[in-house]
Amino acid sequence: MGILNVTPDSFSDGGRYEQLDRALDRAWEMVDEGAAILDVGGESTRPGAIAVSIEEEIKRVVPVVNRLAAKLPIPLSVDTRHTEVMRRALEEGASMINDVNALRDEGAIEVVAENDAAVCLMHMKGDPRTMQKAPEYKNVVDEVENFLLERAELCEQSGIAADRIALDPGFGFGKKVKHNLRLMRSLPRLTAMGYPILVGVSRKSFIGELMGGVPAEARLQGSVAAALYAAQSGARLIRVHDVRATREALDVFWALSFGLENE
Ligand code: HH2
Repeated sequence: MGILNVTPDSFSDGGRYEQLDRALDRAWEMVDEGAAILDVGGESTRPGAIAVSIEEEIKRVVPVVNRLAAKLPIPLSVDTRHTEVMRRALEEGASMINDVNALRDEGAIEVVAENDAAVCLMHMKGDPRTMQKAPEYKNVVDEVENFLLERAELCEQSGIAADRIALDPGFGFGKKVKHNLRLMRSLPRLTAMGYPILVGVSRKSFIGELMGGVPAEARLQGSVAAALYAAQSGARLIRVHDVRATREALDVFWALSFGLENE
């Protein structure tokens, strides 16, 4: 899943794809690079980010969806926490909602169900403004698993088909490095919940910390290593900024694991 942030303030690509033509170019570039899904976001949810108005988010996201949805050879996802943005994006042809807030906005579940859209439900402790201040868990894996199962169940009861749901432990969303590591090592258990697991660790600060404290633009190798680890552990969707590098690495990983059996 290739990331397209049409924001001025995203932690790693903020300000690069704010203009419509640059966003469209990057979208097609990611298709060429081997993305299987594109994920367009109009609000940064990095730690400390200030929420934007719904009108502003719609102004950023809807024109991009409008210009891409009918033409792209791959599904278009929209990364939003807001029901109204979901409604407008699905009207314009998006086919998936990626929600860091797991459809907790009022009416969000209904909008996804009515449109027969796919959805990714993510775990987040607190909200982006304050979530990294002092996150504490009794058992992070239990808490994430229980939350995701509860949300998935509610979505199914509300008419979203089980095979339209993916789950995401939410790396970096109210988690210290140790929490992220525990969740990473528990991916096989999370996979056993029966839904495809999405992992988003691309260029995140905990990858930088594991690399000795490097900035976002120097986290490519660590991000690719984490993507391979996640895939090996059963994750089926990997959300990344660096599509080409990740795709090439995953292709080799996949071939080593499962490919060319008849050669
Ligand atoms: N991470 C970010 C945003 N959306 N969605 C899912 N499902 N999983 C994630 O881990 C995830 C996400 C944050 O990364 P990014 O979009 O690069 O940054 P920003 O929020 O600053 O725009």
